[in-house]
Amino acid sequence: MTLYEDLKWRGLVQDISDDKLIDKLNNESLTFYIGTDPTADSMHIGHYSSFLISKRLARAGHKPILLVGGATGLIGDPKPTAERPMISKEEVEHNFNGLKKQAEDIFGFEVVNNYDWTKDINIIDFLRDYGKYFNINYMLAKDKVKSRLESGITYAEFSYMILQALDFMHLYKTRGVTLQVAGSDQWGNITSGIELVRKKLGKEVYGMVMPLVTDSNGIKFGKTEGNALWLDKNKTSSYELYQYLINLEDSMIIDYLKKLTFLSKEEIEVLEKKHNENPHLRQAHKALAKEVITDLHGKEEYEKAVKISEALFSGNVKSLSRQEILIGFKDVPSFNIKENTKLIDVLMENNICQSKREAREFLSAGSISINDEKVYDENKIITKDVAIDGEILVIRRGKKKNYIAIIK
Ligand code: 485
Repeated sequence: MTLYEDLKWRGLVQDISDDKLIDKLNNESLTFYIGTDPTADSMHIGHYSSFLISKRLARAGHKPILLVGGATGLIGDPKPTAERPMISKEEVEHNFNGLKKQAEDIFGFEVVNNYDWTKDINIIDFLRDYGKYFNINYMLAKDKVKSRLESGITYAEFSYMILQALDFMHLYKTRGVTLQVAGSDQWGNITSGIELVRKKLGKEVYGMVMPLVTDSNGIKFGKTEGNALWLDKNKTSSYELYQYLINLEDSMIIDYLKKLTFLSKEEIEVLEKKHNENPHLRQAHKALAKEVITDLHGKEEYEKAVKISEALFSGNVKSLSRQEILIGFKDVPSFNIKENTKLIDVLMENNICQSKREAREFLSAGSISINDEKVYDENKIITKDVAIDGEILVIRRGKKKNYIAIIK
């Protein structure tokens, strides 16, 4: 397969600006860029799915440049629905530093900042050198602006596309960048840049956009209950990521393998077959989790995520360390207890049971466990030697209720 055929097969090409790009992708070595704005101090898994294109093209011999928008982040790319709240310059700078480091660590390519070439442009030059090339009618017709005409859009956000176009031209002139890639929502901004370079320099540059990765309901990949999955492992642990990936909808799994991993067509076809034969074994899901987590955080983090998942699933928390337990039970209620407290008091005081009678019933029915060992004795005293690393107790009531007690 050629590079372009591979990208097509993976479903990564939604649009290209000109068919000439196909030949260039397959036979030349292009310098290209992809950008993101510092609206948060970490990228999320949606960004990962787009930024992966940098590795794919690099492997095929093209040269990537990653852009973090220190300037554009101060303005805000119009969202289809509403104006973005303005973020302070300090926050943009803080976010910029986070994203730059992340982009370098995860993707390993050079990162540039558009603040460097826009900060000294004065307003008169801006209007003469760039504003003059943008017809208002053309700008109004762009999807993102069009969708805001009813609800309103400020002059600042309206001007955003000029800034991104200016970046493309700057990178063309200074670095020989001839291709910009992004998610499909960036089509208007990319074509503005192509037009600017054509009108001002009489040169041809190209754009390629990929579909945004979503589930079968059109919900963006990586959104869980309104939260994003972050690429910073201190914000979203590898274990959480593993759980998310392992539980992805079956109908989408092959699509995700194509879009989020470097596994070959042959390898993915084998996984597809295994998945269709034995969906409950989740072999395709496991392969996806392995590829994504290893690429993002490395082999050790992946192994830790599997270890925690298996220990929790098979009821063997004792095989975990204190730190692993706290990762695995991040969202579980936790409280401190004193050594030598009676278990029944712990159950009562922390609302695990509502009354002594209820506590006794649970205990005698074998529904209470400490570190995955059933406890029947209502007079049991909690001591450090039953705790993990002398400190942590996982108390389970029945199959669903879990608590973390920390002996202080
Ligand atoms: O010269 C550029 C300046 C800024 C940008 C790109 C080039 C950022 C761009 N306008 C943007 O807003 N990107 C989004 C972001 O930063 O979150 C997302 C896109 C998505 C995909 C991803 O960045 O919505 O499609 O391109 C990497």
